[in-house]
Amino acid sequence: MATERVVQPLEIDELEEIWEWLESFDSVVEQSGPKQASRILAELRNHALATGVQVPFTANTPFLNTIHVSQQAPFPGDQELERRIKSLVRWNALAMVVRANRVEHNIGGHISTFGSIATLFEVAFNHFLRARTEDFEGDTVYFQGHAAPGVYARAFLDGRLSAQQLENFRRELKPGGGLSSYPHPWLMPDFWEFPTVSMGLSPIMAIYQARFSRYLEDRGLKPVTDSKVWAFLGDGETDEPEALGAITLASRERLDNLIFVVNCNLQRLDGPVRGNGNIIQELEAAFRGAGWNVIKVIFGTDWDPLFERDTTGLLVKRLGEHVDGEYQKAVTESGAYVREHVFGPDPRVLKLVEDYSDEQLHDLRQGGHDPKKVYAAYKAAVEHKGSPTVILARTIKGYGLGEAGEGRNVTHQQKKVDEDTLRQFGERFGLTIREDQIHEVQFFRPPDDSPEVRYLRACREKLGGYVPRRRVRSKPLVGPGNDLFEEFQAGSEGREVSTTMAFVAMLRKMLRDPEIGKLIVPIVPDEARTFGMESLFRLVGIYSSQGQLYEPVDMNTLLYYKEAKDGQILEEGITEAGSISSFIAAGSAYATYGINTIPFFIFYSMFGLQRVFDLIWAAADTRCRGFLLGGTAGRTTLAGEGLQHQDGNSHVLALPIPTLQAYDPAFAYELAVIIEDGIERMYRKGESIFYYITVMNEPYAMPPMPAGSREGILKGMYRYKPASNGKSKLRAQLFGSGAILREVLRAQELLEEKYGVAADVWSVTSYKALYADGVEAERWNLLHPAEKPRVPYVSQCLAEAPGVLVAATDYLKVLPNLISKWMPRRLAALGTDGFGRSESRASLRDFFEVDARYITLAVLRELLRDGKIQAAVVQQAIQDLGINAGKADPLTT
Ligand SMILES: Cc1ncc(C[n+]2csc(CCOP(=O)(O)OP(=O)(O)O)c2C)c(N)n1
Ligand SMILES: [Mg+2]
Repeated sequence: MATERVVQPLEIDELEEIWEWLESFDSVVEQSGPKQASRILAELRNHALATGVQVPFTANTPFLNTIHVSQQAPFPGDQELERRIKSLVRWNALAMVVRANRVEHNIGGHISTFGSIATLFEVAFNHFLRARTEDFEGDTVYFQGHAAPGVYARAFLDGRLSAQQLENFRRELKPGGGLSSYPHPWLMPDFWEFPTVSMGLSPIMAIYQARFSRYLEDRGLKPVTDSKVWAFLGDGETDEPEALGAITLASRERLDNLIFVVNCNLQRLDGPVRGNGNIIQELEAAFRGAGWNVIKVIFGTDWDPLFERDTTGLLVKRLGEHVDGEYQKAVTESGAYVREHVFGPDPRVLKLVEDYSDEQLHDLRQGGHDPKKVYAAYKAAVEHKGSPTVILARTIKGYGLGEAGEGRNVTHQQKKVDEDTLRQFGERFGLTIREDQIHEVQFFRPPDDSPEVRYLRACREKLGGYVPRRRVRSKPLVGPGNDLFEEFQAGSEGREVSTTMAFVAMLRKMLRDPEIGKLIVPIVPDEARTFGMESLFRLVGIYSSQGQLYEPVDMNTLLYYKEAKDGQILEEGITEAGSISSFIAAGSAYATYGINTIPFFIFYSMFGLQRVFDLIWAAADTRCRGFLLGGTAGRTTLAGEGLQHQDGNSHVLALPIPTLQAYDPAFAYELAVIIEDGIERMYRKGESIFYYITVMNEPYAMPPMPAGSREGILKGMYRYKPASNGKSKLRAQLFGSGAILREVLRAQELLEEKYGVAADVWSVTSYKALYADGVEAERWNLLHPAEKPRVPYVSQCLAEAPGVLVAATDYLKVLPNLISKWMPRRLAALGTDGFGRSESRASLRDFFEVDARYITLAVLRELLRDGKIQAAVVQQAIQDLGINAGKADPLTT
């Protein structure tokens, strides 16, 4: 969205005509009030269009503070004291980074970001951000990630963090503990609530958090409050698609509980955000266009008299013509430069500042550094009704670093400053710091009974306590919970169903359960019908804050599209990023709101981990609980859909996420055991883990649960079907998972009938769990050489298992290979490495070489390698099985 730049100055007679119109307008405002004036403008606009006059479109307002000084709420605090507190926070934040990098070269950290956002944080801390208490849920805050030093420095002043902890900034493994580089609830679970430093994730998470708060209220799960969700963002951060990608949801849902504060310091890491444009105007247009309440805080109080003088509007016009690159340069230059370049080009504008000294011009403050302007903006934002608010606050990156970094392109990376800069920094912010304190960059905290600490604490007391602070507020579930899924242990009695259908049946059951029913949050990104979930529309309704304002087209059908204000399903539309953000809000509600909501987010498995991995990583950091269901899973099980849809990757992508439990069940009872245990672990025992379970759309008869298989299902493998002839000389162990288990079972028959090989079949429900178990055992053995070694579960299972070993999976071959080293002998692994394609299941399994015939062949070939059979037998088998040995390699085709 380009910002319109007016470069042609207007002629005097044109100006006069305009002024006359403006005067008439002023008299309308005076006599009939602003409402009537606004109506007249709207009518005028329609009239102009009807008359054929093109009205220039702009989503922008002039380059001015949105709140006129006459409408500014008065600042209620002690400005001088707040300034002193802020200066102390600034100093300690700077000291933290500088000290850390003195001790450990290149340990990193950021100075200049907090430099720019300090006032925006401080005003919020002193006057707005409400803590969570017993009686009030509090506000939810997403702090700009790399401004973390400022949040730590404040927690040091309020007495929650020690100098030792500050000393160990970015040294988390130091004795006594340190502080994490950025907000990470995983690392600081009593402090940070939400991870924010992967740019763009916090805005989308904040939007869906605000919506989830409304969802909980509309469903009667929590009281209606005026609590807010605040997200402090960088202006460069708004380039991320996730940052702006969901803003229309916020306005559509009228989320007036949501406030974005964009720290518009005009710079990102490498240089200007919009050197050739104007980021504030650009963001204003985007947010206004999306229906947000936009509050620009561009100019500080120093500018008010100038705008008062500017009766012609020429100053405003002139200021709106500069590009950000010019503004950035002006910050680094002298007052004379500002006079010449900012005011100078138009002599009429220049005249407005003729009685200003160069120093005064240089010191004209930006809105985001002026507590009065910031307070007024926040006050307007929290009082605004009907839409979300974004505050676009103009700041200076590296504020206070002077020539060492203020407004400079290199400032983002600055971590070391010399003593002169430190001295100037102290002077600039009115701190009396001794030379030795400067030399050592000492932390500085006035005593508890100092006016600063007393004031700061009093402010926080009024707001309910300290922020940020994370606490698990929910009580564990207590119900019996073990017989919910009993019916699924019996199998389907020959009826062909898919694991997806079984999952939907389980979901229905859970939704009806008296204890957990209300807590279930089904989340779908426009795929409910794909997964056969449409029956739930009617059963529990689709959440809509507006209810249903229309008669649905399928009203006369049993399963009509029912939207309701207390609907339970979050039908997110086509946004996996939005859906996972809802998942994170619901999966962390046990801490945020003290409510054990249990999210089930079901999606096309290829568009899950692969599409929104970083958000799932953030979910883990958030200590999220809940279930991710990868539907239509399996590279060869989802027929027809082809390369972009067929997923053979997600179980590999699930490996790196430490708290994610990944399962690839084949049968309904396996799925039931896994979900049941998941609820037990997460919601009764309180483990901060979450689940990724793949479900397929291939229908087949679900067998009953074999006795004694529960433990193995959860640990990752169990012997599903032993060989019928254990005495055979030719033996094999076969491993299958998900839908491919059935190919393995067919191979078991083939091997026995045609080749006299007796094979045991194992269902491997989780390679990830087996891998984790093996790794853990190895680590323990490494560190405890004198003790009895631990035996990995895989080795335990296979200790007595005879014969050759063959695994087949619908995912990459690397999965079975992960655990092969704990097997008693070498493993032959079949898998689906390569691009999928549109075909039938049978053809795909032939193409990827994972069907019963290839499994049979792999067993024969392993027996050949062991010298148990002749090559001719294997050669003949290739022919008999109808395998084309000359076919293309799926990995490279
Ligand atoms: C997804 C992602 N990409 C890149 C980075 C690295 N990074 C950290 S800060 C930063 C620049 C931030 O600029 P802005 O949002 O304007 O914040 P400022 O520091 O200017 O307040 C970048 C690129 C990141 N943290 N996350
Ligand atoms: Mg920036």
